[in-house]
This record gives sequence, structure tokens and C-alpha cells, in this order.
Amino acid sequence: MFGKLGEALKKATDKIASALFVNKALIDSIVKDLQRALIEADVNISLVKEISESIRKAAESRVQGVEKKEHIIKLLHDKILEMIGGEKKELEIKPGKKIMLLGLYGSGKTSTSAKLANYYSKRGFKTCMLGLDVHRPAAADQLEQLAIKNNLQAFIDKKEKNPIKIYEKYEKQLKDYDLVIVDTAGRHTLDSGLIDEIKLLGKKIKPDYILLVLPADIGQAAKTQAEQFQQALNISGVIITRMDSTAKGGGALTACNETRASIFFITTGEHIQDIEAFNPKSFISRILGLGDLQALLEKVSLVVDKDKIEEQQEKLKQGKFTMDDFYEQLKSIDNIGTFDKLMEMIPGLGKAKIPEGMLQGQEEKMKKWKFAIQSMTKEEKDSPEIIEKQTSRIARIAKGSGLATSDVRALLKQYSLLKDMLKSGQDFDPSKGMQGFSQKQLQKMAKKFGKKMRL
Ligand SMILES: Nc1nc2c(ncn2[C@@H]2O[C@H](COP(=O)(O)OP(=O)(O)O)[C@@H](O)[C@H]2O)c(=O)[nH]1
Ligand SMILES: [Mg+2]
Repeated sequence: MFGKLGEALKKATDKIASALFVNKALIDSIVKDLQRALIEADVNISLVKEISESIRKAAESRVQGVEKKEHIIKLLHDKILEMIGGEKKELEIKPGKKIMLLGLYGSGKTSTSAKLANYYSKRGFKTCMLGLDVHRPAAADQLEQLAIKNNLQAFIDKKEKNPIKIYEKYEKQLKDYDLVIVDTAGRHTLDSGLIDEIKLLGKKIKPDYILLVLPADIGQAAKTQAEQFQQALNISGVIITRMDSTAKGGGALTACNETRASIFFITTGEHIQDIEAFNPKSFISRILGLGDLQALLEKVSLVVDKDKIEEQQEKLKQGKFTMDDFYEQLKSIDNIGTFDKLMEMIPGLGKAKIPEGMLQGQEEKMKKWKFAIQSMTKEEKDSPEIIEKQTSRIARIAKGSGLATSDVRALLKQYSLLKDMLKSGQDFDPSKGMQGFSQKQLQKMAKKFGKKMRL
């Protein structure tokens, strides 16, 4: 999507980092590469000029050597970040909220309605869609198909031509949902017909957020459109669709940032999951190839099956946490990749703070533990405490799984540790998976982990 720009930025940073001297020739060549890439990504020419100039200025500054290089790299990073919005802005979604989508024909409202409904329902909200596009004959069908295919709830009326009446028809039922996503009709242009219709709907439905859906392929024209919609309808922000299918994404992102319209989401494909909360910082990290912590964390929260966690939380409340539950927990960690990765993903918790040896061979251990758990009786799995009390059980499990007794002891230790941890994590919000932990909690857990887990 931002491939070329990403490549160019990365190339520029590498060039600076590996250069012996920061001289005029180097800066000229970097600025040239950058300009080409930015213009290709449809970034406004005056922004391109501004970035070029600040890099030239930084190069002329009095700081020497390495410091100067770092200075330029950081500047480049900061400039690009500023260009696409700086801080992440989030919708505050609590039960009882309504989001209304609007935009011109074909901007992606209907498909984004389904993506949003899916996004929030995966995060634990009881979500539904309301189809109020009464102009296009196939609009209700499209929403219905999306709902069926993705196991979502859609309220539609294929015969009614008055959107207000459709809303009134379902008003009561909608109250059963945490979040209602309203899909509306578009027009070819923002004409008075569309303005009147949206105003009327807004008055009736009183949405908490009105989001303008803009396709990335309009590039810099996003600015005019966002401004017009803002003036006429007081939108809360923007969703940019089709970021995958055009080179003009840079134009759309930067142009929106020039208006007061915040970008809340971007969509990146036709699949239901191709939507992400827009986070400028992680977006930059990604296009610079630095990895993307936030996106990974979001993934974690999804691989951890919400129902399963709730079930386990319930069991925990009753004081039950079996070896099978423990294994499920380990597996959910395994789903995201290596244990090292998981630790690296937690902000402020680099590997350095974790005792040496703890991370090494973690996956090997998991394999071993799987065998050990398979060698346990049901009684032992349900209450692992009995194993520790009888050495003969440990010996038997070790033999049955082809492991050393120390392996089995290590497993028991880790089991009780996780049990403690889960018990102490009282504010843990299962719908958010790992993200449900506060940073403080995570650090506390890691400390505990580090102290107790010299295996
Ligand atoms: N490649 C790609 N296509 C998209 C994306 N979002 C929407 N579309 C496509 O854009 C077209 C118009 O979308 P639709 O939701 O019907 O727009 P609406 O008229 O505003 O309701 C459809 O073919 C969608 O599949 C996206 O993020 N990536
Ligand atoms: Mg539509």
C-alpha cells in the first residue's frame, strides 16, 4: 500500500546511517529520492518541499558526526509522523453507542459497516448494523449478504423507501445492542439531497459518531471532500478505505490531516478483517519496516478466544484452574509466535529486564510440557496440586512422557505461577486479551515471572 514510500524512507535512513560523512552530495541524493517517493504517494507538493527543506537545514546544523545522523533520521521520522496525524485518536465505544457512516457512492460505506461490526463484536461488543440505504435497490441485499456470511446482525427492510420509517421500525430492537452501525445512502456529489437526508437521520437517530467514508484513490481530493462534509454535517472523523488498491493513499492520509478531520480507521482489502484502527506511529513504524507493536497486540487480543477466557475466568473465580486450562493459556501465547516475540511486544519491557535463560528454549519447554500433560490422569489434570505431594506421581509422569523429573517440576511451578498471576489480575478484561492488562500489571507480572521462573 505504502510500499514504495516505505522503501524510499528506509533507503534514505539506511543511506544516512551508513554514510561516513554527512555532506551535501549525500543530502542531495537523499532529498531527491524522498521527493520522488512522496510525490508518487500523492503527497502535497508543498509538504514535500517543507520536508526537504527541514532535512537540508538539519544537515547544515552544527551538530557533528553520529549525532547529526541520528538527528536527521529522527527528523525525517517525526516529519512523516506529523504529516499523517501524530497521535492516535480513538472512538470511545461503550454500550449504547451509535456510529453512522456517510459518504459518496461507492466510497465503501456498506462494506465498512460490516468490517466495523465485525471489529467491535470480536472485541466483545454486541453489535448490529442498520441498513438505511433506500436509494440503491441492491443495498439491503448487500448488507444482508455481508451479515449472513460473517455471522453478524443486520436490520434491513427491502421494501420501505423511507429511512426514518426503517429506523422507527427497529428502534426498540436496537436498544438490545451495545453498538449500532448505521449504513446510509450515498450520492454522486455532496448535494442538498444528501445533506438534508443525513441531517434528518441525524436528528432522529442521534448518533454518537458520524464518520465520513473516503476512498484512498481520491488522493489529495480527500481534503476538499472532508472539508465540505465537515461544514455541512459536522462529522466526527474519517475512515479511509481501499488503502490497498491505490498508490494515492499518502495523498488521502496527509490531506485529511490538513483538515480538522481525524482518521479513525483505514481499510486495506475486501476481506472482513481488513480494517485497522489508524495509528500514525505504528503506521510509520510499519512503512519503515520497524515492526508494528500495536497491530501485533491487536492480533493477540483476537487469537485469545474470548469465550474460552471468560469460561476460564469463571472457573478461576470458583478456585478451579486445571492443567488443561494452563495448556490452553500457553497455546494462546504460542499462536502469536514465539515467547520472545510476546515479551518484545509488551511496551517498556525489553528482553533486558527478563532474566537470562528464561526465554531460551521456551518453545522446547512447551513441547515437553505437552507430553507431560498428556501423561497425567484426569484427576491430576484437574487438581495438579496432588502431583507435588506425591513424588511417585512425578516419576510416573516423567517416565510416561520421556522427560526428566525436573521437567515435570518446572511445569508444575509454571502452572502455579500462572494460576497466581491470573488470580491477581482482577481488573483483567478478557474481551481485550493481553491488551486487557494495564502496562503496570504487565510489568508487575513480568517481575514476578522473572523472579520465580528460573527454570
Ligand atoms: N480493495 C478494497 N476494496 C474495498 C475496500 N473497501 C471497500 N471496497 C470495495 O469498494 C466497493 C464499494 O464498496 P461499498 O461498501 O459497496 O460502497 P458504498 O457504496 O459506499 O456502500 C466494493 O466493491 C467494495 O468491495 C478496501 O479496503 N479495499
Ligand atoms: Mg452501500
